[in-house]
Amino acid sequence: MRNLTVLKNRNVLVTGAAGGIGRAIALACAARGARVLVCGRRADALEKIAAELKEAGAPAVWTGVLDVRDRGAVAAWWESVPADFKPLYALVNNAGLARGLSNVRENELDDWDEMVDTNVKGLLYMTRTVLPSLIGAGSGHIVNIGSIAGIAAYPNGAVYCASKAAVKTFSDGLRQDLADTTIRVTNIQPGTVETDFSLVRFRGDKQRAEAVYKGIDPLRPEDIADNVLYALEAPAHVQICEITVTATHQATGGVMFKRS
Ligand code: NDP
Ligand code: 8X3
Repeated sequence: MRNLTVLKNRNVLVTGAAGGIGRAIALACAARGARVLVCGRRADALEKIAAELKEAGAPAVWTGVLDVRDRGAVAAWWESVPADFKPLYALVNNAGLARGLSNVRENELDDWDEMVDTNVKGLLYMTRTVLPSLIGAGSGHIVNIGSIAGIAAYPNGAVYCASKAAVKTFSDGLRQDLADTTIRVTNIQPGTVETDFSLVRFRGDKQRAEAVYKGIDPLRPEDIADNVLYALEAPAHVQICEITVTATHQATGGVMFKRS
């Protein structure tokens, strides 16, 4: 049976929560009465989400501008978090992005750096930095937002897919290393979710981004938030290792049925 009150007054940190999937996760946790910490690179967007989180029911909200790619900034950010927002009950590593959709031979090296630095290294920095707080709390949870792209690569997405494969493998290793603690590790692997993800991938090309979601009924950010709650609210002896979720008409990253 799910424990629907487990998040009440507990501290939950969601990275990249100013929009898309992260915002939906933060709002879902707020609605369960969690104290929510959020970070991202845009101060104005964080201000807006802070107000929404309070309205959704969070008893306390803490926001701070952070680029997860910056190792020193991650440490300083965590130092600046007020003591009552620690110890942490859950870390949701959501911040991430794709850049470009093209053959490896044509890929920009800067795009590779951005994806690997955000999706892999940023996630590692956040995890390592808050781990003592999670362990100190005597309970806890790390939820990583991976992707079906991490299970099977699709054409023209090699480096994004590789970065999400790293999230899967790191989650597996972390789960083993933390097996002697009460911390649970969950890797959520969504298929196509309608967010700003494609707009970011195609650097603001609205037409190209909208085409990704045309003719399908894609997942919504709230669907992934529901998956996160499912994992967080499982009984203490139950660890949801992975959730793979796609829209009904999507089979893999590269295979989906589109209405013409
Ligand atoms: P969005 O572009 O809507 O949201 C991405 C979020 O990540 C933004 O809030 C952004 O905030 C934040 N972010 C990006 N880079 C950084 C950084 N360096 N430091 C801190 N925050 C950062 O996309 P989604 O909501 O779709 O993506 C969320 C996660 O879900 C990503 O990890 C993505 O790979 C994954 N995913 C998405 C799928 C999809 O189809 N949409 C499917 C499977 C997985 P800001 O710009 O303010 O920093
Ligand atoms: C994003 C989902 O299918 O575009 O991680 O790779 S997909």
